[in-house]
Amino acid sequence: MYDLFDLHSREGEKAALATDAVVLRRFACGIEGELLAALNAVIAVAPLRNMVTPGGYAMSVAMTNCGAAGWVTDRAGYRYTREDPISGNPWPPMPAIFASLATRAAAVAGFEDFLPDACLINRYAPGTKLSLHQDKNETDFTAPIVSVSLGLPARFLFGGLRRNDKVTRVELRHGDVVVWGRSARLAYHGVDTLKDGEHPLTGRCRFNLTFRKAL
Ligand code: MD3
Ligand code: FE
Repeated sequence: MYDLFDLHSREGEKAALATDAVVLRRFACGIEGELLAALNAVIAVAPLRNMVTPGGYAMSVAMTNCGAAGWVTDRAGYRYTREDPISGNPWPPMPAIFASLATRAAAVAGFEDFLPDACLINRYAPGTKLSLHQDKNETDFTAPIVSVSLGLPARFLFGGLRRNDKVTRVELRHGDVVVWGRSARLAYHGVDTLKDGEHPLTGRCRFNLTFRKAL
């Protein structure tokens, strides 16, 4: 049985994180092995790398992509590309197990027929973080964003439509899936500095898969 202090982590729970933001606790847990195998196959072709912000700073979170489009940043700015800038080749195709998970999660959250064309893969090592930002490089803000957390837990920061709006904090754990849409789509968000730890399936890191309709 769960206790009163664990109301936010009951398996199978579907809870509103905020208006138009739904957490599906441990939604990905049955297929975690397949997800991590597919993830490793993508990383073997399009390695994780620390991209550079337009301001010239290397991001602490390592990133890569799969799907028709991938999110990149360099001195020229933030954007989506069809090719991996390292290899010049198209980003690896989105594994079917990724796309079907994102579509199923979106449907449970009330977004039918979500067909992501981009999956950003983030790897957080202990000590790394993602500063507060909006996701606004996509063309269509009517589509939701689906995020899948794997490995070590992280504290997710969720704000409002303005940078200075109050931030709420929620722990995202292995297998949790979050769907953000409508009024939450352009909310500021970020990830607190990852605490050290060891996860049986990922080791000393957290992966996040972020599915978007970018093109
Ligand atoms: C809320 N990644 O890659 S995913 C990102 O855990 C990003 O790696 C985080 O933010 C991570 O851009 C958070 C959850 C997420 C993604 C997009 C959102 C939350 C969002 C867009 C609007 C509101
Ligand atoms: Fe984001």
